[in-house]
Amino acid sequence: KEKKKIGLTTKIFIALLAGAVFGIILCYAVPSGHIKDDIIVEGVLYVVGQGFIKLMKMLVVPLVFCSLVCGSMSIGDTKKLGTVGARTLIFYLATTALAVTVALSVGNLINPGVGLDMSTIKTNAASVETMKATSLTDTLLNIIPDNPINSLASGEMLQIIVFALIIGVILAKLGERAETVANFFSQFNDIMMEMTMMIMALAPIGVFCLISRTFANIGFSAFVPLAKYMIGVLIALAIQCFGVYQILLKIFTGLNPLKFIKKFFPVMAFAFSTATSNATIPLSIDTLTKKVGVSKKISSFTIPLGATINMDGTSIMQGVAVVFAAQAFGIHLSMTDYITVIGTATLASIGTAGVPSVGLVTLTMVFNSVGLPVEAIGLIMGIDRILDMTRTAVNITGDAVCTTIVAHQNKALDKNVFYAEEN
Ligand code: DAS
Repeated sequence: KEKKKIGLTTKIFIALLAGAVFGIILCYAVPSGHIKDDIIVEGVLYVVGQGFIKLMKMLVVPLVFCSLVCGSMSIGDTKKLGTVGARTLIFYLATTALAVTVALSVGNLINPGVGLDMSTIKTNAASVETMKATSLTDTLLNIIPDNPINSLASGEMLQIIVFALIIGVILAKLGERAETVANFFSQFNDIMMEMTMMIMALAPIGVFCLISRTFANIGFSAFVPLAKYMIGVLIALAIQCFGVYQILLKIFTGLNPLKFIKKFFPVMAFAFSTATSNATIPLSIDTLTKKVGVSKKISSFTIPLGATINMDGTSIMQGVAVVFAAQAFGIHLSMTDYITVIGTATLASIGTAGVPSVGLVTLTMVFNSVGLPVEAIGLIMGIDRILDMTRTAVNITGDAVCTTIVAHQNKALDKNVFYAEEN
């Protein structure tokens, strides 16, 4: 009988609970003041936990670069693009930037990281010290890579993103003339997606060590901030999904939002259970065609595109995570930093394909862009799986709402189908 495989989600949950319990025991069992030199906490747990974080960071540059080249190659194909693509792109980028703004606002209302002092946790010092205050002009100028190879080598993500977007559009323009290079990038992208899956399979071990060490250092005081972080993300996701999207749908198509949610709910539930936008593409297209009346000509282009370049739920998690980490490490973020976060998270969502936990990988990039220590990811990684499932449902709902609006604007939405009772 085929042994029932425990899913990664369950394994991560178990690692989270076991790690928290183990950390709490260490925190109150080891005499106070001795944790710092405790061989388990600062030895084994630190090395394995940091090793996992470094593996995640190893993915960022090649993963984001390749998936962005491929993403922009598919957008850059101006023949296929036309007005549908241009309008879709505008809605996708606008809703993502809106999403991050909602997330940063909710984050600053809930203040999840206040009261949590993670500055005691040894961070790789460089990431904190390099937190330099950059002016808006420097930030904008800094986006242009004066040496792309150096940008790749030093992990200057905004410069890497710009360089990749340009390459992708040119590859699309050159077509067959650059077919070999285009194939190279799409094959390398497959390699990076495979590597992401392999590294995420190690997540339970990484989560266990990271959570244990955190709780060993700060005990129960971590619970409340973690709960506040989780509630903050869920509130922002709900605002985006049942507020922003439904208002846009009503304004731009006149459709009844409640009816839309009722028809689209099975797709949201599927995305929630798989935590994978890519796997939801066929069901989303089918539902939009049969229950909403969107022409397949539109959805078969905009839904796969959205699954790759439009991840509003992910950028919401990233916005709240930035506020949480900054507060937990006592790092002040200026308005320029927040604008950088909105830009990086929006651009990061273009680069990542819709597979489980990819939002965590690009989160390291968003943290780097404003000099936040990636150690904070260790704390939120444990509870990320449930948030991943929820934000994936929001990701695909955003794709569907934008698709319905663009279809309506291109006279490819049959409202009779939407208002027909039987479906
Ligand atoms: N699970 C991703 C998706 O499929 C989202 C994420 O990892 O943030 O959309």
